[in-house]
Amino acid sequence: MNKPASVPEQCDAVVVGAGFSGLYMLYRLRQLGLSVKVFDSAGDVGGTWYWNRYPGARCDIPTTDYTYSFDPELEKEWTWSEKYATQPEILEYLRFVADRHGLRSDIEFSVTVTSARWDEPEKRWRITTDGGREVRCRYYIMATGCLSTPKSPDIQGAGRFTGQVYFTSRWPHEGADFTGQRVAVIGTGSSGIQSIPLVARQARQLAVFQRTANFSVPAHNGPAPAGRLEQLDEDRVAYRHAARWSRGGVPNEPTDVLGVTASGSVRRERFEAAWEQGELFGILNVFADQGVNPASNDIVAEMIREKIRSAVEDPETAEALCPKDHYFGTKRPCLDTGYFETYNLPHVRLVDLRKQPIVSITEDGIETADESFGFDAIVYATGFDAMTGALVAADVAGRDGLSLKEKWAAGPSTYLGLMTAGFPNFFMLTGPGSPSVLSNMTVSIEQHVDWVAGCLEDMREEGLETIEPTALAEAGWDQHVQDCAAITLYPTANSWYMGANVPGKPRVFLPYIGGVSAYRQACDEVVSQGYLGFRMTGPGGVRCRDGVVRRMQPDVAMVLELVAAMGMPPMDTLSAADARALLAATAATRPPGPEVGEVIDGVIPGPAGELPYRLYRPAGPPEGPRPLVVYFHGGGWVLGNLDSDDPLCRDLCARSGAVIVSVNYRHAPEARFPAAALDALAAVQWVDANAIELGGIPGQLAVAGWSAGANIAAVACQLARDTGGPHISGQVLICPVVDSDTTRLSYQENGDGYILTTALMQWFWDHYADPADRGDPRAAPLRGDLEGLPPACIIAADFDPLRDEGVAYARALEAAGVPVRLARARGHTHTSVTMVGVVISGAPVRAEIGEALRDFFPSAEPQEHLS
Ligand code: N01
Repeated sequence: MNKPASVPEQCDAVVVGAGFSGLYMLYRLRQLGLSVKVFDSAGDVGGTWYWNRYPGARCDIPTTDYTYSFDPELEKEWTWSEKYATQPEILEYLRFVADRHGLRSDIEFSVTVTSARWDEPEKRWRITTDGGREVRCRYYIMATGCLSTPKSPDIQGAGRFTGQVYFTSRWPHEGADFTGQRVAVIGTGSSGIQSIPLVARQARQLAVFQRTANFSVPAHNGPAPAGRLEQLDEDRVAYRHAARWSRGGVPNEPTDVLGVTASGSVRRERFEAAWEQGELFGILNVFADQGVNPASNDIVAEMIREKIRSAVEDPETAEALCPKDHYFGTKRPCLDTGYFETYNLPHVRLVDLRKQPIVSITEDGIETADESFGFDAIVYATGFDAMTGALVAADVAGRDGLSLKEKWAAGPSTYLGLMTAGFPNFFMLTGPGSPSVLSNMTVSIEQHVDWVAGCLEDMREEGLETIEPTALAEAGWDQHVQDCAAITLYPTANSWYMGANVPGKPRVFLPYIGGVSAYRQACDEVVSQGYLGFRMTGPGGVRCRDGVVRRMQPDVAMVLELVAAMGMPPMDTLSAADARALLAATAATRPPGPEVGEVIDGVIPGPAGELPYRLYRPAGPPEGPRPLVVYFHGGGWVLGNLDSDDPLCRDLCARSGAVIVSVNYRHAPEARFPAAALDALAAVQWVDANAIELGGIPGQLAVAGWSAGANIAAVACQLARDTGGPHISGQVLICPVVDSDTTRLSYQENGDGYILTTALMQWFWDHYADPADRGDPRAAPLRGDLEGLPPACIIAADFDPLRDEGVAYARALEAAGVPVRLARARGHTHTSVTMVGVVISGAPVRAEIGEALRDFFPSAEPQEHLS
């Protein structure tokens, strides 16, 4: 079929790839009555399972789950023979599916798409194949898989070797016989780890060249797990539904056990159960915090290292096989059968490339820094140009001739991992920015195919012909993908998830780590909001509802979900006493915040009696006096105390290198306006006067506060200026209350659903100040005289009703000549930035606060080792 044609062929859709995704895409497009051509450079269906025929190749998701669910009859007709099926069986399955649905008639094998050009006037793609054919189509769909373009061997001398050369990713169909041979395997990722035990069975000598030791867990292969089969038999529909709405695409109850707080016996029990289970999502779910907390991760990692040490007899080899340079899970863990035990065989040797790197491949073997090895065969198990390699391999040019390669020069940019701006009607199945390789691929594939099919159907009904994401929506999604990764340990590893395995490839976290269910929800929301963030055109008109589907930081969203699930009564329906008790109860469950050098409680004289304070002194050098920061807690002038903001004060102390003096002030309704403000001024004056006794540097004094605490900190600056001091070097105002006007846009946008609500703010005001007093600058400092005030750092959070008054204060201070640093807490709420140890994404904002405080006092140095 590879003959050139003078008249371009036409069809509705071209799909590249006839693996799991291409086959199902074809099936769905046919259902829509569209004409489709599927091209695959392979000789048959199967995609990755066509090519990766190396000995030992199996899936690493239980096959009960690594299977199509769209066809209930198919599910009845096919039974997997093992927990993890072999490559031949999976390939047989895909052939069976292709035949069962008569898919082959629309698939052309041994055809490679070499270029694709968007023809704007025609609103069609012009596809060129290696046979010189041109096919024009409305929709161009990449079903090319995430791990399909082998990485070219980046080893000096590759190509010189005159013996047999094999790539796990392109294994010969006739197989390989290593009997009696001296064999080298380079690479210890999943492909290497699966194949090495089987190569060892044949080879006379086997040397494994390992650059990075990898975590691997025994697969315990055998019959499909009884528990899963029972669940499936009981209610297959419910099981598949649970998979679609799970985190990884396999029904799995995520644990809430934290590694850092679990007892030794619980840790051991959970780990051993996961080890016995032999499933990736099990071992990745020993502790809820192992993906984000280094200490928790290390517990699991060390238990795996123990297993490796006990499996491998030679201690030196065992140690070299123990991964120590990356957190567990941040490089794809492997499932193996007898991998580590293989090194106990007398003819198998590990060559640790960290100790003796490869200098060159030679005509007859491999030369390392220390030794020359002779081989009959070399097996490259060196991996793939993952996730983007196949997408940019063909020369794809979108509108204005921009190529995908150029557009993605600094890393891929997509909307939902499905499309990319500038490339109309170009769809990617399981593209970068979707859960893809972090999930059970079959579940993610079905979801993507269904989404694309649904989209094309909706477009047809509306008379629309083209679809493409907007730049805003795409940038928002890219940001969200990176935000999700940033709160985990994953970006710390040199993994193919980061593009780090291919020299010169930009380092960007490629898949979406937020989970299958969160992702599905985002995709569904985009549709239900009229294809939010997409621009669609056609005879039916132009549709574009521009916007960003996920603006909130992922961990902030999780906290909000948790709070909602707790079903607590709204604070503004409680008495002040009950609200205080509720706040104290929730505060007691938080992580404590970082260690600091010293914490001292004391009292200071206030205008109406003593005020308790807590002093935090940073750990470590330099010895001697430090700048002082007087801090006021949040809580709407009604709630809060020294304990409520204790973790935040520790964090500020460690980050700023200053002594923090947190002062409790009189609360409303017992002491109404202006009691809190007057206490704040008195506290600042007293700390200044007692600087030396407090370990401070006289004259180096700043104020800080959060929420209502920021309100009285700002007021204290105005009062100090007007009443003869003291001199204040700077003010840090975190999500401050600076006005009593609730009509600003941020109240309308964020007045409900983000913990600080309009109703709660009203409740605070009602407790604190009479309406007549609320315009007084001592209650609403925005209305005061702002000239001559100390430099300010103001934090304004996106989802805070007070956002716009914080911004207004920054602008007004600037207009009055005050230096201002306005930091936007992107994706945060009024409370989330302060949640030390809970909301990881708040750390960069707090780092900025620490930097601002240090800028007030050039001599300040932060504590070391702060995340
Ligand atoms: O590839 P990899 P893979 N010199 O990139 C080493 C899926 N999969 O084909 O880590 C020396 O993981 C490289 O070393 P380093 C699965 O998602 C699934 O094994 O870069 N060594 C590494 O050890 C998997 O994660 C299954 O330092 C070099 C290895 O080669 C993904 O595919 C089975 C080197 C490559 O490991 C990729 O797995 C197989 C060099 N120049 C694959 N270059 C299932 O079980 C690379 N390496 C379903």
